[in-house]
Amino acid sequence: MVITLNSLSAPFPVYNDGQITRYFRVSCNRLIMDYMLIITNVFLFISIYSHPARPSLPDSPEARLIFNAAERNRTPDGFITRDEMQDIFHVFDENGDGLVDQTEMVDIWRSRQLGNTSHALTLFQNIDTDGDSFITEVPDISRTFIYFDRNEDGKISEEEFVIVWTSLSL
Ligand SMILES: [Ca+2]
Ligand SMILES: [Ca+2]
Ligand SMILES: [Ca+2]
Repeated sequence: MVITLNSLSAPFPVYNDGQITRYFRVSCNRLIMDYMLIITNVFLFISIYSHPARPSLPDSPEARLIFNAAERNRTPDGFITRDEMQDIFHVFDENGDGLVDQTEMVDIWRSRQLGNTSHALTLFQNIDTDGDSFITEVPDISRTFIYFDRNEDGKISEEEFVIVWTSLSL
C-alpha cells in the first residue's frame, strides 16, 4: 500500500451508535470468553494435581524405619553413608560369615517386622547382583549402594532410600 499525503490526512472515522454498540458487545463477549478460558484452565490444573488416579511414588513406613535407624549409626546427618550401608548388611549377616543367605534375610525381615516375607525374597534377588544366592559386600552391596544413590552425591537420602528399597521389594 502506498501512503499518500491524502490518506494520512484522511478524517478520523466517525462511528454511529449502532457500530459503537456492536463494538462494545464484541469486546464484552471476548472478555467473557477469556474469563471462561482462565476458569477452565484453573479447573484443569486442579483436576490434574488432585486426581486420585495420579500415580504416587512408592512409600513404605518399614523402609523409613530402617533408614532412620541406619542413617544415625555413625553420622546423624540425614544420609546413609557407605559405612552405614555396610552396617545394614552386618545386621542381616546374623552368623557373621560375611555372607547373607536367604534364611538370614527372611529371619531378620520377620524379627524386625519389615512386612510381607515375599518382599524380602524379591529384595534379596534384586540385591544379589551376581546371582550366586548370597549377598556379599563385594560386589552386591557396593553395586546396591551406587544404585540407591540416584543423584550420585556419594550418600543416600531418605527419599532415595525409600523409593529404591520399595521398588526393589515389590
Ligand atoms: Ca548418616
Ligand atoms: Ca551370613
Ligand atoms: Ca551375590
